[in-house]
Amino acid sequence: MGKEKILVTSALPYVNGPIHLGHLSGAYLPADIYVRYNRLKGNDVLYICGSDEHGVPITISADKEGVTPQVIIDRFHKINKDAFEKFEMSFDIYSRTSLPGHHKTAQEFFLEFYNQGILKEKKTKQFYDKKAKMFLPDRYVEGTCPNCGNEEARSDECENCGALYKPNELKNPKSKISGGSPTLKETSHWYFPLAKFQTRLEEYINEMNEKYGWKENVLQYCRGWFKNGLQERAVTRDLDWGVKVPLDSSKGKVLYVWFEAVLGYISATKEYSKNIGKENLWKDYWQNKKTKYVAFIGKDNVVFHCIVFPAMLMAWNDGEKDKYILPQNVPANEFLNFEGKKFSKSRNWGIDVHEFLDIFPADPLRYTLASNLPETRDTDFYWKEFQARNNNELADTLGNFINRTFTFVKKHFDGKVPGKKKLDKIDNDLLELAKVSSKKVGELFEKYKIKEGVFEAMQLARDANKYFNDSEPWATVNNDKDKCGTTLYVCLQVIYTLAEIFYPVIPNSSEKIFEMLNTESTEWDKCGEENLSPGHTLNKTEILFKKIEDDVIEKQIENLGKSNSTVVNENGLVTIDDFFKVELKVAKILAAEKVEKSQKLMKLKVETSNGERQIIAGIAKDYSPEDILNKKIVIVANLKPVKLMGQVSEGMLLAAENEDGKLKIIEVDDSVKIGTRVK
Ligand code: B3M
Ligand code: ZN
Repeated sequence: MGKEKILVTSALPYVNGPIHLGHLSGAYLPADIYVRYNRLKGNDVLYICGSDEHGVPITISADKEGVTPQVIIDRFHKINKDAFEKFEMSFDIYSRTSLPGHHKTAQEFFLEFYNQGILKEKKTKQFYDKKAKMFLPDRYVEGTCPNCGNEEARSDECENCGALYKPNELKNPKSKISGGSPTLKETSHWYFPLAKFQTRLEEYINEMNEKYGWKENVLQYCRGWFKNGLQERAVTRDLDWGVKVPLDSSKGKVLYVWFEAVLGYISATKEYSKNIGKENLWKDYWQNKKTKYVAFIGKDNVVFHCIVFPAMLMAWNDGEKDKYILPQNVPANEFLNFEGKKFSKSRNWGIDVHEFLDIFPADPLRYTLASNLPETRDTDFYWKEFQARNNNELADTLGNFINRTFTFVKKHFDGKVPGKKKLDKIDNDLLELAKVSSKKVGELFEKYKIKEGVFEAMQLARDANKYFNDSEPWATVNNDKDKCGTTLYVCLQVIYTLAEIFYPVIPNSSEKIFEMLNTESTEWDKCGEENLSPGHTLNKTEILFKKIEDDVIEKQIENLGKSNSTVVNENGLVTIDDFFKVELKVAKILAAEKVEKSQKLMKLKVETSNGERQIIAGIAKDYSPEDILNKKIVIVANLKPVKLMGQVSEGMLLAAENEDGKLKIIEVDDSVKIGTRVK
């Protein structure tokens, strides 16, 4: 098959919190392995992702902290983007839906549907929370189910008995935001006629499934929605945070987050095109029938990616403008649980990606998750399994085979690839197996069977270890050097193959192996061949996978479920690990002014290692703004932002009181760089 043009997207994570391991096993790691594999195949792959920055959860988090939604999305967009980078995700762009370019694309789609006349404006009564001064989305209302009496029923549907009802049928409704009793207030919204597309959607999914094989779990979800009959869906909300509805008659309303978020894939592709100076390149992916579009998601996003988004693209394509392609496949994964339970922030059950990668390197995590992906059912992450995968498979199987081969070649063959002077059946069998395995792994990745592909790759390493033992180079080096050389020649060819077929899974380690082989990867279809010529000089080796000790894992298991607020033990002491959770960093005061109507507060603009930020400090009684300009100070850099006298404070400076009760700012010598961690 000729080279393909492939567009890959991963679900845009909400930024009302940090991503955790469960997210990785759903929409991200499988996609990255698929993308890296296809790049090695020589296909033209574009990988798009970014932050989903609107929606009520973000406004709720902002209200809880007394900051603006912008503060929340800036914080978690950065945390998640950095976490994905450390996890070696190979996005071509990681964008964000708060950008103007996204607002423009989303509004364009809304106006296209509005001008086509397919949107219907309807008046409805919705729950309104007077205290919170906002209309309540369904999930923020709880009451007693009119059908079964379940007291935790939602405003439109009871999860206990499955009853669907109108909001005014819910008994004693309560707002989950203010706790008060919401009233039913009339409002109007624009509805997208999803039902009108049901027949075409069923045909589209059946055709894609027949041609490309959709996952059974995804087909089941879609059939369930079709069986119940698709309903029209509101595509606007009474909120002020989000993409404004581009109609004068809809002031104070925004587009429903799911309506615009899926369009984030398109706006991010436009942004990427602009960033690389090829403004219209995005059309070559989104409006090119030859492009294969694969959308990776978690199971909770199936309806939006297999039904809502395709219906929106069909509606657009019914118009006069350039046509969009639809997803060729949506290989949704089920959920990953943690130590046998669901991830839960409130129960401190789980670990965020950035926390995990502060302790362990990415590759062992990538390998462990890839070996146990929830492709057809929910699976679990266990700390003990993570240790075993790292120690027994990466270190003792893959790493050990590579290490002992290099050690032998260095010691007995001057660090060069030996000749293949005595190929026997055992040797040819392993060379043939390398060819067969690399093809099989590729075919499995091609069909989104990542877990099986990873298993096959490690199976080749196991077979190679057995070949090494059966060939006994430690004996032949003394009694048949040519045989020994042939054994090591074969081992090195297989190491090359292993480096390539593992690259999509553990890219950092594979790059190190290619570096040790003093060579580079090749096209996937050639990686099972004999790619290293006799006489080729190898580089020095390094230990690829450090063992993980029991006590390190035990500590993680002990922490399970422990509320991380108990950092002070009974003697008022903290551990060094807990101390290091507080990031003390050097910053420089760029500007200072007193906060109006406050005796104590001063508003500072400080320079930190990742840009400027505002800090409100209670030092105005002891310092004038001029006194402190350009001072280098110490701040708590990872303090949750708060609002003081209506001003956002993103951190705290350190100062101490002298015997006269005057505050003295802790200063740092000018030779210390901004952003330096204070330890
Ligand atoms: N942000 C839901 C989630 O984070 C939603 C995905 C949007 S993909 C366009 O799981
Ligand atoms: Zn019920």
